[in-house]
Amino acid sequence: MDKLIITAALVGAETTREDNPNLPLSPEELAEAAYDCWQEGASIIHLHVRDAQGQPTQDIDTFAEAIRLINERCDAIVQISTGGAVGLPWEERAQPLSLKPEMATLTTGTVNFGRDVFYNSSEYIEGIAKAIQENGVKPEIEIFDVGMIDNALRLVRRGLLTPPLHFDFVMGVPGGIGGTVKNLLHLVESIPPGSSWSVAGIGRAELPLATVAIIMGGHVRVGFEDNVYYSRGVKAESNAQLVARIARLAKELGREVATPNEARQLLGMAVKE
Ligand code: KMH
Ligand code: ZN
Repeated sequence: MDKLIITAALVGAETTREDNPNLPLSPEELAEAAYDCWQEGASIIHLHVRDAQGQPTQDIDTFAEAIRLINERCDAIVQISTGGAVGLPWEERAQPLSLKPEMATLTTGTVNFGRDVFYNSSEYIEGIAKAIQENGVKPEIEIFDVGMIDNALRLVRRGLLTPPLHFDFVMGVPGGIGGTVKNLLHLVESIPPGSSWSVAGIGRAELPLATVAIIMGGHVRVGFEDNVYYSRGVKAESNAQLVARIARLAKELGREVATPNEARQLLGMAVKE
């Protein structure tokens, strides 16, 4: 079985300090959190950034600063979010792709998102997919519901995505696919052979789905973007604490954890010196 790629989703666009007072917000805090997660076994940092008021932003300079500070501290793959926050136009969401990060997300469909709508029309999906391609960035396809896999395969037929594909199943968002093992099995069976996948279980779905992914040969995303708790009613101390638990579980289950360069090789990306 391939080594396990652990992604740390440090902050997202929705989580607040009220949800978890230890949420990293500034580029400096994000870089420190990324470093701590890397030390515990994370090889990918899924990156959103916040402005000085703590609000989500797709500002290029803020992304550049956070990426620079992360790269200074460790060799983790930085995966920028092109999802941003609900309601942003695709052009704004795609802005930080001009920095040519190693990796970026691409959501291939619209989904209810709590009481909001995470809007991804064909225009949005194709605009972001083209920008990813033009900047030579490795995409991670974010799947919030099963039809988004079919949309991704349409992009392959149109030359906007190139296999081998890497998917991330975001499961348990209210409005998206439920965070059950049965649903995970269906998603895994629905992607083309030769694809890789990870799972980001939301809230209480995080740990059970991560455990199943470790056993099945998938990969795992954890972090405050998806879940602020360590256990029922107990807030996590840090993103790194959540990463460390996954690395520990993997060890117990006989699965080795990938370094960033091993993750790059698994995902068909250029390794770093
Ligand atoms: N904040 C969500 C609306 C991504 O990072 O690509 C979208 C999101 C997906 O977080
Ligand atoms: Zn995100």
